[in-house]
Parts: sequence; C-alpha cells; structure tokens
Amino acid sequence: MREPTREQGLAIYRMMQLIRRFEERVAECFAGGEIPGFIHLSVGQEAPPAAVCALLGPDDLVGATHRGHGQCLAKGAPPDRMMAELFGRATGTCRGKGGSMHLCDMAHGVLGTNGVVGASLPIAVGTALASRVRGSGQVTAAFFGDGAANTGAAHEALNLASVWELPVVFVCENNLYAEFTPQSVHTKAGSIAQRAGAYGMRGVRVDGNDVPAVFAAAAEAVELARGGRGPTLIEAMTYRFRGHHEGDPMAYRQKAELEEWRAKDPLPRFRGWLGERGWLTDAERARLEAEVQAEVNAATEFARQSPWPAPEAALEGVYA
Ligand SMILES: Cc1ncc(C[n+]2csc(CCOP(=O)(O)OP(=O)(O)O)c2C)c(N)n1
Repeated sequence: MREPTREQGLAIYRMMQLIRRFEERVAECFAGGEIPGFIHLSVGQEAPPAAVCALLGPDDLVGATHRGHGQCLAKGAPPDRMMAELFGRATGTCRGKGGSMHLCDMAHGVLGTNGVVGASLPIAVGTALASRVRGSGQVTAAFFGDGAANTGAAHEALNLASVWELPVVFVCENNLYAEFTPQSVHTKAGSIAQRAGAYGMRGVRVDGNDVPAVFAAAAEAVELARGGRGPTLIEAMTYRFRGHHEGDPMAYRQKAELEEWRAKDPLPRFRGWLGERGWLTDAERARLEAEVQAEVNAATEFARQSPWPAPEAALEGVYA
C-alpha cells in the first residue's frame, strides 16, 4: 500500500485547507450577493480531490462535477482566477462566462466543472482516447457523484473505457445524497464500486475521508492507467457538511447524521496522521494555515477589483 511521502502529505494537507477556506469564502461572498448563480460546495469532501490530484502531473487531465471547486483547485487552477470566474469577472478562467458550474481551465488540465450530472465520465473517455491516439501518456481522472453513477452516460462511459482499456481513473465521491435524495432511495445495490466487475474493470471502495486510503487506491489506479492497463473505478465514501446548494435548508437529513460525519472531518483526521509522524508541528500548521488564508484573501480581492467583461465580449467564443 503506497503512502504519501512527507512532502506529498504536507502538500495534500495544504490543498485541503485551501479548498476548505476557498469554499467558506465563496459561501460568504454568495450570501453577500457578490457571486451570482447557483453554488454547490464540497466542504467535507476535500480528501478525494486533494489525494487523487497529488498523484497527477501538470499534463494530466481532470473532469470535474457541479460540486467541483475542490477538484479544480487540486488540479492546479489558480485560486484568484477561479474566484474571479465565480464573481463573473473578465479575469476569470473563462473570462467570467462559465461561473461555478462551467469553470474550465485547460492551461492546468481542468476539463471543466459540469452542470450536466454525469458528463465528466464520457468527456474523460474522450480525452483518454485522444491521449492514447497521441501516445501522450496522459491520465484523465473523472470525478462524479453517487447520483451521477446512475445516469446512462456513466454506464456507457465505464463500459467503453474498460473495453478499450483507456487511461482513466473514475472517482465517485459518494456523499450519500443526490440533491435531496438519499442513496438508499435511488440505488438498490449497496456499493457503486461493485459495478466495476460488470464492466470488467477494477473497482475499489475506500473511506473517502481518509487521505492515506484514497491516496493508496489512486496511486495504484494512476499507475495502471499510465501503464496502459486500463481504468479503475474508485468509490470514495464521504459526506458534504453543507446543503446540496447554498441556501438549501437541509430538511431531508438528520442532525445526528451530520454530527456523526462532522466527527469524521477529513482535515483534523489527516492533520492527526501527519502529527503522528512528526511531519506537522503546531508552529508549521499555524504558518501553513495563515499562508492559505492570505492566499484566499488575495484571491477575493483580485476578484473584487477585476473588471466586468465588456458587453461586446458576450459574442466572443460563441461557435453555435
Ligand atoms: C443530466 C442531469 N440530470 C439531472 C440534473 C439535476 N441535478 C443537479 S445536481 C443533481 C444530483 C447529483 O447528485 P450526485 O451525482 O450524487 O452529486 P452531488 O450533488 O451529491 O455531489 C441532480 C439530479 C442535472 N443537473 N443534470
């Protein structure tokens, strides 16, 4: 079982902090009316993107979800340009035209967050096929939710990726809910990972709030994909602490369940793991967290100071 090195562990912890602080700031700015549209936060689900993307290189690709800020940050999209995108400003990664649900940054291998549930899987199959044809050695990681796992496109993508042994790592962040519907209501089979067998690919279910567990599963999956030995389906069991979207009163779930999962918060858990190894002292932690907060503050100011897109820019980049 491959474990993160000290350097990787600290980088993963830093990234988890960045995702958490970035999204907490997004929640504040959305509530204050600075961010338009719909916002879906992944607070509580930081471990899978941080651990999986720590194993990817700059040329590798990531397909993200509608809950995809963490996945984009972890792949290396710059927080200031991401925040500007969420604010709808001209300096955003998509010049303010994509927003939270259609945020793309090809310069950093981010294929896009996606308002179409389940769309990350077929897109990933396409880029993986392109990588194969070009012989580029790139791996694509496709993130999606438990609800997305039930879409027709997801089944087709999993099947085709397996048949063609494409270099994809499928990462299902199973947060137990699809919008307001618990998994027990929309899925009869207990696990999504077990479906992998039906497609003839490897499937593994891990504790998605346990960084070393996600890292170990992803390390093997990335290595196999890169070596031409086909895709893996990883099901990471996790939980979102906030509503489906900002403003959701969460009437559909029990307080006790939320508290049970809060006790499994991946940040303190991984901090404990690093601490046990003597890799993160209190002083180092304070310094790292202050740096991250400063980065998020700077990103917010960058977004606030950035210009709005010019009205005539509305027709630029329109191909239809
Ligand atoms: C193709 C499609 N069907 C339905 C929707 C409406 N919708 C938005 S989010 C969502 C639930 C997705 O659940 P899941 O994949 O588990 O992701 P999570 O929100 O839990 O992260 C649905 C059904 C949509 N956006 N796209």
